[in-house]
Amino acid sequence: MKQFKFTLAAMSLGTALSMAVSTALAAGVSNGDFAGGLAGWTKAGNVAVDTTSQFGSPPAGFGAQAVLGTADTAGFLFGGSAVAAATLESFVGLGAGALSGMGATVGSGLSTDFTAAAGERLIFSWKFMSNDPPGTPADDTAYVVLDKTTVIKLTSVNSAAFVGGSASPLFDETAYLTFSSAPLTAGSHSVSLGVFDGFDALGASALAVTDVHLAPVPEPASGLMLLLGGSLLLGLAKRRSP
Ligand SMILES: [Ca+2]
Repeated sequence: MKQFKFTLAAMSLGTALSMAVSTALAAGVSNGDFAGGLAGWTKAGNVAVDTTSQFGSPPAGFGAQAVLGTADTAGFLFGGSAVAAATLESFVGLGAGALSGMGATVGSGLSTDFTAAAGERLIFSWKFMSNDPPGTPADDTAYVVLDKTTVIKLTSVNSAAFVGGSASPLFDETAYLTFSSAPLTAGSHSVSLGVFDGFDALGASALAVTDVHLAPVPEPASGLMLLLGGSLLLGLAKRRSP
């Protein structure tokens, strides 16, 4: 009986602590589902919000996706033009050569700033679409850059897991996938998403993105409580055993 009461007390304390933690973390990425168009975001190149599933449906529960394109998407994307790699590098806040060194010729980008609590992760849903055939040097690439530093490759023509068709005007696409960053430090951060033409500016590729948000920190408070409860229970059990 004593054991049961203690467990209950530990659990409710844990719940109360984790609720307090969750409330303190309410902040994050504004308009990460693009329901408000591109409000809160800045763009370079050919970027627009698709609310009519022109590029296939966004994940369940979402009505909009931002779509970024390479040079040859100008005809069927939203009428913008991709920008030169050097322009894209300075838009992202990267040094010269950071993208062109990966083969970028032209591309498009989308950025926003946000505030994170310590340990939160940046999460978003994305898919890559392309007309470029795999196996050529034209390795169009989709990427994400956190805090204007490291370029993290999401995928490229030669490494993408294509599904063998596309609901978009492009030939092929990946499934909608999830990106999750490493835990962030508390304070201000930036994220820049992008897609570029590799090697030449022929053969269209595009990146669709939605559900950009911060994942709550795994709750150390309740974890600690469970651990504490567990070891005390273990202590009780030990004391009982002969
Ligand atoms: Ca291309």
